[in-house]
Amino acid sequence: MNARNDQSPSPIRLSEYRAPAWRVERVELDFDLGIDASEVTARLRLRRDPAQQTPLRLDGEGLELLAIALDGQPLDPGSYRHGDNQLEVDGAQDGSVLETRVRLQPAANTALEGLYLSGSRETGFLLTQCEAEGFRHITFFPDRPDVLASYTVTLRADRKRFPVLLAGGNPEGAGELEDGRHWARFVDPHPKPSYLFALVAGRLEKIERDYVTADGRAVKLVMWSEANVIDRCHYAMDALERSMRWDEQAYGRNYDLDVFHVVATHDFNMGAMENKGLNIFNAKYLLADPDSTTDDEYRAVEAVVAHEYFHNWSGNRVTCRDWFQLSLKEGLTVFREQQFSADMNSPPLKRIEDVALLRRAQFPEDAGPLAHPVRPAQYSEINNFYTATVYEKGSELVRMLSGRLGTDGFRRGMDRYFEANDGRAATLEDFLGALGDANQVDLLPYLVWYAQAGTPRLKARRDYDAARREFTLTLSQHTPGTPSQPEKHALPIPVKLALFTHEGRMLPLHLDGHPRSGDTELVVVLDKAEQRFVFREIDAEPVPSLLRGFSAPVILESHDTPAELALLLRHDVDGFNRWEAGQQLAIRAYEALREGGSDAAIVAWCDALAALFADGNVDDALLAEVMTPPGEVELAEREREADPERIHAWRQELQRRLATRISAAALLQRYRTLAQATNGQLDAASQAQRRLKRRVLELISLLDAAQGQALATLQYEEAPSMTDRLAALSVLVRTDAPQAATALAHFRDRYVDNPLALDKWFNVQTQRRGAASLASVRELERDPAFTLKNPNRVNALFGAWARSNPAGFHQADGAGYRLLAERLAQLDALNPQVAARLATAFNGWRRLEPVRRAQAQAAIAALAEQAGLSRNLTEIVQSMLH
Ligand code: 0A1
Ligand code: ZN
Repeated sequence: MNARNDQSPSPIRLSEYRAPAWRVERVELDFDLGIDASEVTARLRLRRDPAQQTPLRLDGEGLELLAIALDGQPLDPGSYRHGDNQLEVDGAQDGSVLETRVRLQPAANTALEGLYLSGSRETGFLLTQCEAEGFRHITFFPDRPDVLASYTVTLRADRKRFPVLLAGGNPEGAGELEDGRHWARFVDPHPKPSYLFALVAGRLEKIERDYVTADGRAVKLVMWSEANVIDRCHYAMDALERSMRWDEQAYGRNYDLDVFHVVATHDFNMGAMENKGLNIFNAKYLLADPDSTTDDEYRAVEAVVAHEYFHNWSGNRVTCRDWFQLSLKEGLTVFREQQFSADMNSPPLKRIEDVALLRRAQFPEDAGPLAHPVRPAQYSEINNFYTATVYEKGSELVRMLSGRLGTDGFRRGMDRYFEANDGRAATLEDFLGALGDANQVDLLPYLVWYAQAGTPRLKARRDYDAARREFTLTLSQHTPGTPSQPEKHALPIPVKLALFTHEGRMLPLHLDGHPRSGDTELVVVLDKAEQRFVFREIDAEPVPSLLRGFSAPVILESHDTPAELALLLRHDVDGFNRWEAGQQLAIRAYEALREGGSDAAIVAWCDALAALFADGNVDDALLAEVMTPPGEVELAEREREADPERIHAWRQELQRRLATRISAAALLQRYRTLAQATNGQLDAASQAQRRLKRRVLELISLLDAAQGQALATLQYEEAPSMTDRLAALSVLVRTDAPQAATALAHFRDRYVDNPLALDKWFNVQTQRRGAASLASVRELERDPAFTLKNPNRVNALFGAWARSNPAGFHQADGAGYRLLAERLAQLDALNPQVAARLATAFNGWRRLEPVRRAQAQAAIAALAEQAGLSRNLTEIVQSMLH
């Protein structure tokens, strides 16, 4: 079991890092696998740091020690001490070999960390999850990422029950044993940290493909799953091949083993895991077929397959010195995946999705009680730091660096980074140093971004001097204090900009103090509290377009008029910037609606969108995104005393205005045209049509619920793809349609044997409005298919409700908060990682209006007082309350 909070959760600090006193050069692991009990023998060849006198201490949690020997001699009990999470051994020397034998109980492991069982006792399979500190649940070891060892792994098990035996590395033999048992051995030639160890054993089917790397290595790619879903692995296999080619071309990185295994499981705490040579995936990010997978999910599969594969270099070949450097591998790998996905799909749409995610998930984190830097200074439980800040903000920081160096300079810097750190456990300083050295620039000023929490506010003032034909832009920055960092420093903020004429043309830019280039777009870097930038030869007051492509993860406060934003929305050539102008204008319109003042912004937003809607030249998918105002979470972030139900109502009203302006007839006509073109194909144009069709259907149902419901019912019945089917079902549920019950029953029946599709059935029903959603959640909990033991199911019910339906979850009487808090306590006893992650749904509680705030605080405080909570959940609820 995991550490509980009565066991001293004293924080680990970056400033206290020390190199390991003992390293492991080689490890031989022998597994005797069984569902209820597995035995692990580990032989560690130890190296001692001569400069440190510390006794040999190994991590180990929940291990039953069966035998222990040093250099071939069994140890007597007086020469070692076995505590709750540590083994201390006397007498070890440089070059010693320590051998331990332990017993584990995989079937009893509900935390899904270490060695555990996925699926039923009869048909399920065994697998491991070791990041961040799961290896200590498997054997005694210095379980830290700066201990890199060579692994030889031998698996033994009953052949009938476990016909497939896999571990990371190249296969080095297999054979029969007595009593129907068999064995298989794997050797990994690349030294690796323990968190990248993995094994899988059970009854699994496979698909295979031969691949030859750019540098000529023949590789067998193998995807594994339970037999009934193996046909759903083909899309992921194609995505893997695309990822491998792309990494060769974009970064010159080749795969480095003879086999690459990928395994799907329904029981997984996170998205997927990049174990060396043996990636393990949450089935949600590997399995795909047209009948049960939406377009968004297809793109997610492609992105996660690429992400895990890219880790083979950014994470595995070059790993992290300690967990404070987590963003070194995660931020960088997210960035690489974003580049890949942009190349495979539409760059502006990808950027829109990434920025929307940053605003929805990371900005609130950075503005709330859990705010932390991309490189945290301390933690109590590392699993709580796999956050949007470390991943998504971390990626934005890499993007800024790549923008600073340009495409060629960044590639040069990355080549240097990989070469200089191959086979090492590196730091963010190593990364910035390599990028900078390869380009003769000092990037260390960017380290402040890694050390400082909070989202900077960027202010832009402007001034036009007609007589001098000068346009002056004054940029200033301010980062509000965060819980443990009240004072903030100025950061280097790259601002990509362009100036538009009132006719929508981009002007050539002549920036004072810079060589004349005549470019229409350039980057200025604000690295002080305030700075002025003067542009010459400007004949009339221009409209600035700032932070193009979202060149830095900041909140821009500018004073553009609605007319200026509408101009950018109409004329900007870049799809992302167009969307962004629309988002800013929608916020103005929303605020005007709420405050009841001038409706200039509402009119400007509606008119501009109606014009784009009528104009046949805008890409369907982009149009759908531009016609979607910022979400309720993002709108709530702008308020001091948020009332989620009112925010929902105002946002609905805003969309109703838009629908009215476009007109019911025009919407219906477009819907019909799109419906006629309906197919189940996956090409970009078909996906874009589905995306727009969904948006149009939503707008129709805001104007005329009955008509929207009739169309949705038909769409549900005739849908050739999950995207159309789920979109229709969602409209029926959200509008409380009389037809909803029949469609839901049909859906459940159709997908009763498909857990990923059934998750969608749970998810969609959490989106009912107001108190109805609470009633739904209570009823769904009693469904025989609901279980707290499966992370995907928990997230499909409680996660979707608390995060994606603020108006439903935040009931004024606090009933929603109490239900979530009660379930968190139960979940924590089973799976602390998933409980702690779900608890972050309370993040925004301090910015609620007073009645809800008091209710939320009471529920969180009651949870905090419960005895025996895990270290994971304790850290989250304590931070939340302080
Ligand atoms: N490194 C993985 C994320 C991951 C982290 C912890 C896990 O433990 C349950 C699992 C996966 C990634 O970034 O893909
Ligand atoms: Zn990752």
